[in-house]
Amino acid sequence: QPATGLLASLDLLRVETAGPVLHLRLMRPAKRNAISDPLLAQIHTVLVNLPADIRAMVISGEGEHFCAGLDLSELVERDVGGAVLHSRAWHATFDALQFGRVPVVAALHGAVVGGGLELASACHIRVAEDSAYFGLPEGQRGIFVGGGGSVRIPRLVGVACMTDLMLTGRVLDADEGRATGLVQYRVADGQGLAKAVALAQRIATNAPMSNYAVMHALPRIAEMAPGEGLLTESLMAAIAESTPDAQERLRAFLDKRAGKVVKG
Ligand code: 1HE
Repeated sequence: QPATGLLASLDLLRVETAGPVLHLRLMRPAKRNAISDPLLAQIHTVLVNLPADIRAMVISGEGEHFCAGLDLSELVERDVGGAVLHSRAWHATFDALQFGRVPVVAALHGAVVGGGLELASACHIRVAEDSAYFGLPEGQRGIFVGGGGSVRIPRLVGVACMTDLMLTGRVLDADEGRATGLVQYRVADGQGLAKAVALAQRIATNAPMSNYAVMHALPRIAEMAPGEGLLTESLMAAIAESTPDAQERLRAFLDKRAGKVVKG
């Protein structure tokens, strides 16, 4: 279903919903979905105006590539102060994505480079088609990451791998993306969106508080000392367990009304 109202008015994105899943598609294919200030602002608008019945999201890119990163044509006119604020605007948007209300699955194909990789790394799960490739050309452009990449990408692939990408301009293919931990699912060309939507539909069936705990508590616990992490885990578990949603799901299992864990 096409979105209505505010979400339908955004000219650089296409927003559609399928039940509890919202699909946000970057719609600047002529510029390889390069992220300009207006595109960044529109992504933020979607994230802070999610309809209440949405429980998971998918992000994809129109055309031959997922995203060519920062719109470089805008960079040449910025002074130092403007550059700081610009980077902080990326942080605000990608924080709204990573620490929003619902999990986000990225459907990746073609170029996933620079700020495009920063966007992908703020998502919760990454699905890559065979055509996908990953790079950080900031080194060649004389700049540095500014969209949260230095925080998020090493947490996925390690500092050494990110250093290699930035210093040497190395580009990882879909297989290497999978091997380094950047990519969780690898699919044939043309299958990425369907896989991402299927995963999002599955995620949307979880209890919202469980998903919230995974999104908000898990990455923070990973940064804590073990003692603080364990206490935070207990508090989060107690909150999740005591929701009516959890109580009903536990009862359903005990009454043999719920599915078992199955392979594959
Ligand atoms: C762009 C951008 C862009 C394409 N900003 N306009 N990102 C990069 O350094 C990647 C730069 N882009 C590329 O390397 C290539 O465009 C691609 C490999 C992504 C795609 O190649 P291709 O052959 O399909 O397209 P193209 O012919 O290079 O580009 C088509 C048009 O998109 C062309 O404009 P046109 O007016 O001549 O048609 C390109 O100029 C334009 N285009 N990418 C602006 N990025 C928060 S900090 C983040 C820092 C970064 O992201 S740095 C990395 C930036």
